Amino acid sequence: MVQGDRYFETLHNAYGQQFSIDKVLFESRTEHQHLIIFDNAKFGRVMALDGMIQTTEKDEFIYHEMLTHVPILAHGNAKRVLIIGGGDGGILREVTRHQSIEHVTMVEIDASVVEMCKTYLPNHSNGAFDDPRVNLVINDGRDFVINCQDKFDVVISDSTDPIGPGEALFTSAFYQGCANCLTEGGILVTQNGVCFMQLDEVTTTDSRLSPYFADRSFYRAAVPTYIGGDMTFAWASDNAAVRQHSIEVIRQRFAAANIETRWYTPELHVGSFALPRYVLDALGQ
Ligand code: AG3
Repeated sequence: MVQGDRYFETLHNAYGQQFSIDKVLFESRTEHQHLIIFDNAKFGRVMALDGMIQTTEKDEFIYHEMLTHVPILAHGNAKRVLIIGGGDGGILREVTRHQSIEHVTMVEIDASVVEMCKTYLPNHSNGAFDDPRVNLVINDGRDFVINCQDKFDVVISDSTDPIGPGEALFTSAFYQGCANCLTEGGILVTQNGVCFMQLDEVTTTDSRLSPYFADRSFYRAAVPTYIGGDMTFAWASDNAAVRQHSIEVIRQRFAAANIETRWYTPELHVGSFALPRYVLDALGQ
């Protein structure tokens, strides 16, 4: 919410963050949600949807690298990737950096987010929308996976919080659809909130995933503008071994991928699956 020359995030009731606004570049109610893009002296360009900070130029690399390289390198032989959401193109940029990926389908509900981010956050996609391997579909992600006949090795859900359009991407029907469009040994990862602030999202997702995936887990990374602690990513697969690779295996795969990162390292990859006691307790583990 804009108040004078400041932007107040309205995600949590009892606690929140605010940004100074140097300049509003775009603000509008799209067909699906309220979209604003503004400049901030500390975080660079900031994009928010429905009062919730989605991404900033300064810290986006942490989230996008972790939600992309962890599943792709854990899989080891991924050729086809499905991205749900991710309209700013940050995940698409990281996925297309893998030369071994042959095809990417990205399903985003809001065409305006894609268009405005191409214009005002061009470094997020960095040209990835023009990559010949990419098929962009403007559609509801849940409908897409439920009706999808194609198969993918990795599915990445880069959604908003489960309020508004993002809610569909936290339902049992969505997780079932994802399971059906994964190849054998495939991996689903999802944005799953900040565990300290949204612990119920962790337990709800775990129980909703359980009918469809034999192995479920979570991994974490601290992203400054997702306030309140560590951003938590859900992990689901039928093969527990893919999240238990030794550091040597991940190091080898990362070296072979020949990708430069700013956050991701094989050490962080392996360590990010270690969960705090209170999260394990909530999960009954
Ligand atoms: N989508 C995830 C934003 C999550 C913010 N939620 C929160 N702080 N609990 C980001 C889109 C980046 N491509």
